[in-house]
Amino acid sequence: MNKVIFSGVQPSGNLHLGNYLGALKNWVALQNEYQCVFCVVDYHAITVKQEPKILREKILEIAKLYLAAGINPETAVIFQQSRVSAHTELAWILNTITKIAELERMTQFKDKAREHKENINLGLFDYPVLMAADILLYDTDLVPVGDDQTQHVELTRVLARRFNQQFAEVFKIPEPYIQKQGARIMGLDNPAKKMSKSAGSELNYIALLDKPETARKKIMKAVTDSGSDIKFDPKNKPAISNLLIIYSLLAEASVKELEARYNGRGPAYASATAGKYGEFKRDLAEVAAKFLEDFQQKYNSFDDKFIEDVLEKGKIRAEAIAEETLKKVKKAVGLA
Ligand code: ATP
Ligand code: LTN
Repeated sequence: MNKVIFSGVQPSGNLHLGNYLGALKNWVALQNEYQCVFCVVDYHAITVKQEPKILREKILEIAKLYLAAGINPETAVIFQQSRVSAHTELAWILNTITKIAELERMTQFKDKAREHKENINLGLFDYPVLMAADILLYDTDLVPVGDDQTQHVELTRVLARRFNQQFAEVFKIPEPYIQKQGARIMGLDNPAKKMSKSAGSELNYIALLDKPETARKKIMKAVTDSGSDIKFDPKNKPAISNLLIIYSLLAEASVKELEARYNGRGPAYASATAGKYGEFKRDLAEVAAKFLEDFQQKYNSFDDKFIEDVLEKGKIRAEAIAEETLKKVKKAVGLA
């Protein structure tokens, strides 16, 4: 029997290179070794305000982005969270074994509460429990995510163990899968903070649906560090190190290779517009623009009807698995 990977993305904001390099790219790399279950986590998205019409469009957009990234809809289960009611049902049951203090420690909650002071709702607080339900319903072995999600996967493991101990051995204990490079792509305008769809400035991120020309401009405008060496040194050269990681992952060249390629070239290739890191940035801008061109060509090849079919088929497959687990849970708790 194949091992299972489960992951999800919220249909909110514009999916960016950080999401792709930190999460989606790994899903694609793992998809032949694992049974894949990929969810569009719309119930998570509504924990912050969403415009209903845009939310509806974004749900299809995310599913389409999964396919454009290279997820095979023939083998992977791709589905919309809110179409499978077992997710909220299990979340409710898990709520009863989750301590408030555990949720109060979640840094994403603290960050989002700070960002959305006018709407600190119960769903935002309970977000990690719904995420635990997502993962545990599918006997998941591995959860490939960016490093901002580590704490949530840890909580999932705690809740699974607690349930198994308190009631019966129902849940498999999942492992996070966080790659060494790319798990935290930083903002182009501020390398001290992660690239984020909810960032204040569009210069923070390259959206997967940005025009290639826009991406070129954003890279040329990305902040750099003092000095002129192209050197991987996250502590002293956070901006260049971030650009090196992006370059490395997009071009499938190691950071070492790139350092060697650009070593000593910075000052010699200085240009009035791009500054001392000019050539490096211009090359990266080309790599990123080419990546987006290919990606978007694939994205545009799927029509909405096809995506709707994928989501409907995914719902049926997901529901069959999730209902089995929920049955075991209800039996263990004494509800059935
Ligand atoms: P926000 O930016 O609003 O906090 P988000 O992009 O973190 O949203 P999701 O869309 O749910 O939220 O994230 C999808 C996946 O992308 C998750 O696995 C997350 O860990 C990963 N991810 C998000 N930002 C980055 C980043 N800057 N670098 C690497 N991975 C990231
Ligand atoms: N919390 C995640 C999205 C998410 C998820 C999941 C990821 C919801 N449920 C289950 C992995 C597994 C985020 O904000 N990126």
